[in-house]
Amino acid sequence: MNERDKNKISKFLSLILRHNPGTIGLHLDEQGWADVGELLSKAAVHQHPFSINELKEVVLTNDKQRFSFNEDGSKIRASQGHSISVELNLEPVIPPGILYHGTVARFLESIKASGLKKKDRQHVHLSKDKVTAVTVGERRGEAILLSINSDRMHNDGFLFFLSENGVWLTDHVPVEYIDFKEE
Ligand code: HQG
Repeated sequence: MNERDKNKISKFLSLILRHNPGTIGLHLDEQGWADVGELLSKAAVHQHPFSINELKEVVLTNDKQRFSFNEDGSKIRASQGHSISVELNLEPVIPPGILYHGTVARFLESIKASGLKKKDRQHVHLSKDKVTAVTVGERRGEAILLSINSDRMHNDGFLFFLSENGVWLTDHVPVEYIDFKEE
């Protein structure tokens, strides 16, 4: 498969597995898992046909490892990024001392007023390395890098989770834990 075809399937999977399974009538369980057979057949009915081998290739080669299969390969889910309510069953973990968030200048005033909010997603997304955070910010314009004092948040009782694909997740970052100095 070429990159364009893989990208198309990946985008479709993001839409279906994170936001809107109903567009193809797909059922996700409470943990966000879809039955692989049902996904293949319903995607095909809705003009997005792909084979099990193509699906495996997309999952395996995805740049951010956005999707994962269960142990026996009969189910698939998005590892993070949902807007629909799913219980990923992630255990709270101790975060690195500092985590990063990439955003853009036009959001700063609002972030200074209310901290980092999860908006349409289930969590605020943070990265352990600056490069990833800058890339996330650049989706919207010139990136502004915020440093989050995750060590202090953890000590103050905030919970952190690490998604299967390495994204750090938390519920809300109050403004007193955000370092804006790189703006
Ligand atoms: C901003 C992609 C105003 C926040 C990426 C961000 C990531 C506020 C936007 C993943 C705010 C939300 C998530 C506040 C936060 N006032 N703006 N109080 N609090 N914001 O897309 O972190 O390719 O929901 O800075 O790589 O940008 O989809 O979050 O700009 O991992 O796999 O509100 O999505 O991954 O945007 O990106 P998003 P995000 P995928």
